[in-house]
Amino acid sequence: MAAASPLVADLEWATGLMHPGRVVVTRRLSDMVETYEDEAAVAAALGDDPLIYEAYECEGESETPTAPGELVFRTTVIYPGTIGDEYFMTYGHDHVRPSGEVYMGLAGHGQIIMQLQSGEVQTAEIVPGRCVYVPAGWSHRTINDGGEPFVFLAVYDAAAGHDYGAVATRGFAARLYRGPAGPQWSPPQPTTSTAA
Ligand code: M6P
Ligand code: ZN
Repeated sequence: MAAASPLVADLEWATGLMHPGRVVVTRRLSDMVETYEDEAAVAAALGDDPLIYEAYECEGESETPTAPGELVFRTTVIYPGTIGDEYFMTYGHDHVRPSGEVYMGLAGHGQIIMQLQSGEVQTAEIVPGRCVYVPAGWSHRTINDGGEPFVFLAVYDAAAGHDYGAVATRGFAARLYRGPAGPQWSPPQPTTSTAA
């Protein structure tokens, strides 16, 4: 197989836009109605069908790599908003080929939920400059729990593949709600911070 070509792009941290770049994911509410618990709130919001999130990749002279051993880097912007008491979030996925992923916050404030098949859950806040490693085997979803666009960079195995099946059938074991005192996991999750 021919070697992939190096790619160079400039990232706008505030927006996630890459130059040169292209949109690779666009999800509106209508693309993910089953994600939200409050069916009446979903029905009410579907008229406007808000843009929940987008993802961008850089556009090089060559295609985005797909071969094992190569890496993909992608920015995602989750817009601020709620459906009922749930914040705008990604659909969430597993990797078809077991492999890890690195997230780094660029702008705004969000959280990530990671879940093993055993049901074990871990959550972490993501702020600009914070990196989270999602090991192989953990389903993952990110959520914007702030008032600004939540922008992050993800780097993962080019051959990882996205598997949405498990998230569609069993969902995640915890949900993040807008509570009177701020974002609140249900069931409650320990506050995860950086190792001291
Ligand atoms: C991150 C990465 C991508 C993913 C995107 C949107 O950028 O994890 O691989 O595609 O978020 O998440 P999802 O695929 O769950 O819609
Ligand atoms: Zn992933």
